[in-house]
Amino acid sequence: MERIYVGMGSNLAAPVEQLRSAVEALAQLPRTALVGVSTFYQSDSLLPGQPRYTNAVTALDSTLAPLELLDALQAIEIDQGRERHERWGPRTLDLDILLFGNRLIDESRLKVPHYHLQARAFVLYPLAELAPADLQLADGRHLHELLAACPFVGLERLPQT
Ligand code: A4P
Ligand code: MG
Repeated sequence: MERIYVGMGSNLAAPVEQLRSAVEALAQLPRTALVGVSTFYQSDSLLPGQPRYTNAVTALDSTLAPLELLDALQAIEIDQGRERHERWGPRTLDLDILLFGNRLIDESRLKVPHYHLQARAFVLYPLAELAPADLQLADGRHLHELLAACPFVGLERLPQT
């Protein structure tokens, strides 16, 4: 059983509902327990001219292999109407494996820790709600160091409903 953190993002077609449906789908995954969901956050898109994003992080305990989980996440994305047109284009649902136990994964389809984790407040702050305060990434970095280097700027924490 490994502890996995999955980042969720949406900026099309009722993003809050998209994230709620994704949480329900994650809770149904085989050999997997949903153990935590962060607050939802809104922020501007990293690319100009796109709608604002809603983001959150979930914690899972799973015995799925990393590529099995990636397949399952991509199936959920497709189920929720994701179409891949342009890289970084607007999307109904994006599910990213942020951390997978203590693994460093460098395969063509899957890089873990997720490559832009450290630069993204909309990933780090919800992750910090769920992860232990002293969390160390498989590459040696500490979550608290990444947070200290990534100010809480431009993030709006949505009230919990
Ligand atoms: N892949 C490799 N590693 C992983 C991983 N750890 N988790 C591969 C998931 N997938 C991983 O992903 C492309 C390929 O990455 C997958 O087929 C998988 O094999 P994708 O989701 O199809 O492509 P993408 O999402 O368009 O690209 P990318 O680089 O994942 O975009 P990002 O980094 O997700 O950025 N602004 C705000 N405020 N909030 C956002 O969430 N997101 C983006 C997109 C831009 N601006 C944003 C946000
Ligand atoms: Mg992605």
